[in-house]
Amino acid sequence: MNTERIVMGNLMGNSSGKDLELGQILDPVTKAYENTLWVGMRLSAEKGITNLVALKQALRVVVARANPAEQIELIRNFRKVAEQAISCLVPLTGAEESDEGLAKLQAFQKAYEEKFGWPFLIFSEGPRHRGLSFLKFLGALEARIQNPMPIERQESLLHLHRIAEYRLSLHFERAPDWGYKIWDCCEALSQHSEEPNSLTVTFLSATHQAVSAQLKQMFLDAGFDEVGIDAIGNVVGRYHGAKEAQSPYLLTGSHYDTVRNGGAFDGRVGIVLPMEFVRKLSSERQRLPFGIELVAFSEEEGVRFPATFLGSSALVGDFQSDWLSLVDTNGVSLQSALSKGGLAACLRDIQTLRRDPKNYLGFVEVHIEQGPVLYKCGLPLGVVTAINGSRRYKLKLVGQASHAGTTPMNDRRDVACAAAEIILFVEKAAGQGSSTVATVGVLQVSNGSINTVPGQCELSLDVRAPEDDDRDFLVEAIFAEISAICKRRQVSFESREVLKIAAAPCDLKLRELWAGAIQDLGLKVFELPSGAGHDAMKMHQTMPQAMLFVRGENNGVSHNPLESTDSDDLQLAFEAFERFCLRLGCQ
Ligand code: HGY
Ligand code: MN
Ligand code: MN
Repeated sequence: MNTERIVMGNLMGNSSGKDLELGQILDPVTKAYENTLWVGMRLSAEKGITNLVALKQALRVVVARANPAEQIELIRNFRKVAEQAISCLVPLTGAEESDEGLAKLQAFQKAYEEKFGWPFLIFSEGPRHRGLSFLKFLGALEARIQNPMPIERQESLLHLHRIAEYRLSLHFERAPDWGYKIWDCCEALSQHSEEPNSLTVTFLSATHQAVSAQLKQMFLDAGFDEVGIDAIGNVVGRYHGAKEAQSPYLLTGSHYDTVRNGGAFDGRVGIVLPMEFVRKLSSERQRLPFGIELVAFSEEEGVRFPATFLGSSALVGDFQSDWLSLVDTNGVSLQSALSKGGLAACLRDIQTLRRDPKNYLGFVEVHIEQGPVLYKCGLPLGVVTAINGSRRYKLKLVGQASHAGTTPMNDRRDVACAAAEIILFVEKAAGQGSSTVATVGVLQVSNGSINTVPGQCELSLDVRAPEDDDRDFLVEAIFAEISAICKRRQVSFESREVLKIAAAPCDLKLRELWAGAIQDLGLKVFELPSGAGHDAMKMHQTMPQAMLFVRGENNGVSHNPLESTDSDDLQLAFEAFERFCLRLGCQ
């Protein structure tokens, strides 16, 4: 007899739904906000404070509504915290914490206070609540001292709230345990890199294979009923539903490859979070009315080979046969990389990976926002409305290499100057659209030397927009200008489109489930488009999809070692995923 219980009501927090009494919360709130009385008192004007999450949000609203003078007074009330921060730094064994290191830091703090009129405040517990390193503290201080006054006041308030919210979590004994687990898994996975001091994991490298092996083991440890690595390197885990074979599946996941010098959370959060949810279900011997199929996609960034979404393309039956003959910059074909990676490298095996949509309730992806919107509006989670469409190109410009000393300026076919004109045009043209973006992310002069006029260079072009027509209009304008620039400079160019993917509106029903899940937590529902591309836009080709965004640290920066998120936000995303599944199961 299958003793595993079907999960229903006990996943939904049974909050009474009644507003918390001010008397219950005034004291801990006042203490958390360094005895600034008006903060707690003004809560009485706020409605819907039914739990700690809603209380934290309401406090941010109360402070945001205060005038700048009150906000500055509040920051100054945290002076003691600011002064003690240095003593909480994670001790390092390096020059950083030496006398001159400390003197440098104190000089910066003094300069900071002279500039802004309040002390430098930072949430020194850090995003994993293990404390901040001296270098991170100093880095933040050096960056933030550049801020204009109003920006820095907002930044200081964000850190002030993090300090107060951490105190409230301790007071109400609500540690973000699942957030810690997710954080720690992402950190463990980021130990694998092709570069010594940064994070780079490109498709089918030895490092990539180490990550997929570790993911496979993690899935097994988490309690999935089936785990495997498929013909394109996706790591797949299936946790059966209550009625095993008859149950439909919710498909979820994200990618585990990274950009060069990337961050530890891009993609990985969308793998590890559902994995931890399955760990919770399995440890409590619970089954949902549907199964969960988690896919760690092997390739989404398009870094090693001139094609992208290789993992999710296979799942929607869109893996192109000519991709196997694509070569990387070392001339290694995708086909040989697959076989060297211990995979079958057989097109038929890859093409049979297509999922039949009728067996699935849809695809959901949890991902860091990779942008500043949630950070600026002080919200931990957002529901994605649509994912921008994009087109990507590799271009080669050919002019004439010649002697830098003897070639007259008016007699050159300088491809670097042509590329420079192109790049500035791309920036200007994309900036004219309200939500179009375009980027030249790779620029390489071939066989360049200091005393040679560049004769050949390669560059990339990435163009995106929420509407495909706007994207295509911008592409046409850019290529018309490239032709004109090259003609004028007697430079030839060739271009190859390496990606064309349509904008993907997210499924309304799944979006509503995300919105309901967020409301269950006591949070405000916030919807936003995705400027970044995701595997969800590929899955969109065959099934309904929707995404949940998690706030990023450091203004949401991503594709950058500073990319980060916070364990409290990961906890909320975990709880939202749990409630999403409960709501889906009640459909
Ligand atoms: O480029 C993108 O938008 C994604 O991060 N691969
Ligand atoms: Mn990315
Ligand atoms: Mn990503």
